Amino acid sequence: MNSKKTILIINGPNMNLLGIRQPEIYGSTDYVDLENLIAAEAEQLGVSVSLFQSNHEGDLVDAIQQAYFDKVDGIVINPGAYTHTSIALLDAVKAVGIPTVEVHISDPDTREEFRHVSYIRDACVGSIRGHGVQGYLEALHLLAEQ
Ligand code: CA2
Repeated sequence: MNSKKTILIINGPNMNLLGIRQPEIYGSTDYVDLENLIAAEAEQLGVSVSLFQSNHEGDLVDAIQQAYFDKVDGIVINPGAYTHTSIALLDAVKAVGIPTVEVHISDPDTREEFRHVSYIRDACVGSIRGHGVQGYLEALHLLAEQ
């Protein structure tokens, strides 16, 4: 039997404010639009996606661990500001061994110096930065092809 790949999309702190705050940096697509764009792309690709957003680091770690127990095939993660601080998220992605792609709507490398470090990148099979919300769709393609 050929069952669909399952991909979990995780968004970290403040990403629920997408399209509401700072559109000059993060664009005007809101979180519901993002969910719809992702669902449409997943349908085209023939993969099954679910989305999770939290403002809390431990809840993000729990979601990554749960992906392992649920036998998820791939993770797309925008860890928000935890990108630049969280060894716990790095450890979680390394621990579960699920192919993971890091996505950022803006390009943190061209912004403040404190955004230049990404702890999680080391555990990821890809990193898409500065492509707006399109980056999530590119990440889906990457994982669907794995
Ligand atoms: O560009 C990205 O996607 C970021 O991961 C967004 C994070 C930021 O801390 C990273 O450096 C880069 C979160 C930004 C603040 O959250 C907002 C998100 C959307 C709209 C307004 C605020």
